[in-house]
Amino acid sequence: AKKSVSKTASLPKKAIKDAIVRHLHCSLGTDENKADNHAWWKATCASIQEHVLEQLRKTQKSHYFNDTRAVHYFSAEFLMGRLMSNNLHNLGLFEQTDQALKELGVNLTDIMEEEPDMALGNGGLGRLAACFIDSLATLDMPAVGYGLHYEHGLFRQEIKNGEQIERPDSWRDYGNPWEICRPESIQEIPLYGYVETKYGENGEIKKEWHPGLIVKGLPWDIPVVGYGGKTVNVLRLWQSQASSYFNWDVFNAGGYVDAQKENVQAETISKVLYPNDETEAGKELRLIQQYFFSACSLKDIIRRYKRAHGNNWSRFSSQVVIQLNDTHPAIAIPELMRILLDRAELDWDSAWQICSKTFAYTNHTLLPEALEKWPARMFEKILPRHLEIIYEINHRFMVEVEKMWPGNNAIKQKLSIIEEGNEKMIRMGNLSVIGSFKVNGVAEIHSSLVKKNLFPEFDKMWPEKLTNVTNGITPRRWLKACNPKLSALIDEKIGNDWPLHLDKLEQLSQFADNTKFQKQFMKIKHENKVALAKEVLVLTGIEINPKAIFDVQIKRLHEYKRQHLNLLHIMALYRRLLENPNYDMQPRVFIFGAKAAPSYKLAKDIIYAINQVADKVNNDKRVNGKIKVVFLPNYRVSLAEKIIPAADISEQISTAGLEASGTGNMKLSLNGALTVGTLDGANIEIAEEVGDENIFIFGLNVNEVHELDKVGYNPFDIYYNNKEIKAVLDWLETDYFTPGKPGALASLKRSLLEGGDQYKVLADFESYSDAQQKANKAFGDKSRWAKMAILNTARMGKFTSDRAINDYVEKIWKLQPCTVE
Ligand code: DL6
Repeated sequence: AKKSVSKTASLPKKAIKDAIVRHLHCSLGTDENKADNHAWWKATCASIQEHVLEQLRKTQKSHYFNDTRAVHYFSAEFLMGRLMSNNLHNLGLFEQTDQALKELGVNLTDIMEEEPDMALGNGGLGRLAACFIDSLATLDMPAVGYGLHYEHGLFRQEIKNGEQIERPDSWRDYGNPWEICRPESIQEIPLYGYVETKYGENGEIKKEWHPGLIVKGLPWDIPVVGYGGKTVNVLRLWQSQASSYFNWDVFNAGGYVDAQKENVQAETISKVLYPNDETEAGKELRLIQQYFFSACSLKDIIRRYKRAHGNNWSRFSSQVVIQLNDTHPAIAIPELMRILLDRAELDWDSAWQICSKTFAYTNHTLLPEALEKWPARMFEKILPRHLEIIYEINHRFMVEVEKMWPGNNAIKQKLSIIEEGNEKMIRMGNLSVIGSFKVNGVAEIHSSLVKKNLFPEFDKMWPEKLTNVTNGITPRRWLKACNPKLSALIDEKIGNDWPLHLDKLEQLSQFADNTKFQKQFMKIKHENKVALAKEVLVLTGIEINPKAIFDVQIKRLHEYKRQHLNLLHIMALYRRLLENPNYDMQPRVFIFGAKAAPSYKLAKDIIYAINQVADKVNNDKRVNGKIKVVFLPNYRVSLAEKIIPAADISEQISTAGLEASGTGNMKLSLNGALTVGTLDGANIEIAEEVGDENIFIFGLNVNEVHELDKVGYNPFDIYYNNKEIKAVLDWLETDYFTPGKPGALASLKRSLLEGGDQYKVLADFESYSDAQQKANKAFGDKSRWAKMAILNTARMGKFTSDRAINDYVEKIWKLQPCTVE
């Protein structure tokens, strides 16, 4: 990234004003007097989009003329959030547009609130995809993101009487000003049906799939603007449609409902994002979603390839690399084989040669329940030809395994794509490893566990295949745009090219001891906390003190992420305060944001417990405002952008070995929050960067967790030996937090005792409490805290997604940047 910060910024304010007003008049049919914030937002988007589309055209032209090798990022999820602020910053037009709107009597911050989040993802993996496409464009890498154009993204969360209620997310109700419909690139996708075996002239076997249903894939393009505003890549999302829109014959014969049936079935495919996070959704529709977008995307890639190379397949894998974001798009492997064998009529070896040089796969989790498997019978019904191809891939692979481990059936069983048992299952993880030329984990520790525990035999067979690329986050969204005051201070101190060269933040270290800088840094943190406190009041009615420690845990709700460890500690602090009103602690506001998968009962119970404890503690005068607990409803990207700049403490407290990487940990640290965390995922690398003295590490490490499991962990031992833990767990069974409903929180206690405490909450409690005491003490020393916070920001250079993308480029994709004028 040798680029300088470009100035589309030379655009005069007047031109921006004129364009916005023109769109108000000519695109929206309203005027300055009648327009509400929504209309101003749409008109402003339309005026920004003019620049975006111009660059998009130039980028595509440049890629075409240079016949570039490109990466195609296949992901069932892209958690984009809002695009206006991001696009303005990346185009270098933020300040002028702000000024232009001011002169029109409009506040940019207000109209940005009109934009619904594009919440087309569950959490980590989806947001990572969004950061990656930002960096790919910023680094001028030829790239296309491919995914699904869900009509409803992740559900909107409401909290009623402490409980999570799911409501549909309707992000496109009033249109999406960023997307462009491309009917000229519609694809037809076959499903169901049967396979016919035929014989050619020389007796060779040919297969023909006769599908039972054809659905259409309609692409919507979201331009992805790189920082500097030069390269604009595309995120192409597929919407499903019936292939014949309306059955006139059936309708005319009186079948009013039946005429729509096929329509409804086809359109259901891209209707909703599955809200499951880290759990396998054994649903036919989900498999169809995966196939639908993978097949549409492959056809699209092949169409583009053929335009340049005709039917000559020899260059395919040198022009095309496809990154599988987890196993969700792994069906693309047999789909490409099908196209090469049945359509292009290549022989197996030539087809496999191409296919296995095209795909690379990223693993994002070790949780066994998240490793996708599909019943073979489901394949037989929906994708019969793919099942045959998978069997053949597996058969040939088993021959290789036999050569390596002659006669070893146990290894064969373990490595097979087919899991035998009551029900034959297709293991998508094994298929992905076998069909890819590279496989990566997302943080050092995670990748080493992928090698050691998940795929050790694959690592033996192909020692070069398994590798690591530590995750990253885009500093444009996660510092420059979301924390404008801190960004301005950094610009003033070290210049303004840090968003492209995040390592430069290290220069802030020289000011870490400087009292004036510490004051400036902490003043901004305080102002961000004041702003968040206002938001919290609006969203929850809870008043919080900006002078208190803002302690933040924001992420999906899952037992392994251990929001309940945080909660038990809050209850313990509350008890300590009740027992000793002079208990020495800095006032602290515990802020949670988390959605639970609708079918994940215990996760929902934890949300309920947090809200019930919050209600009690917040209204207990004896606490004297020392503890406040806030659960912010509907956690999403745009809310994260408000919370993160205001955080003092970042809770990253997963059971060691279970959080693959985490990326919230990076965002919070970049904004000067200190981590209280376990030696898990990217926390380990964050600790290496910031230094042990600037982070609060606690708990069992990966080896200790494994040891404990080996010797046998009994949470009752801790319960009976630790009075505080016992008291807190017993409290959950009373009606203290749930007046009139004793036992309403008991499921938590049960999971931690009778349930065996799978995630070692009790085992880590004491160490966690000690780390929290240390953090509490450190906060009391204002200068020490400021220094630690500054050093966190200064040492986050490694975690820019630009570095992650450069790692992928170097280790896996082997791309060349292609500059755009
Ligand atoms: O790699 C992105 C992100 C990691 O930072 C998280 O640690 C990990 O939990 C998350 N995984 C998922 C779901 N995985 N699957 N399947 O989002 O990926």
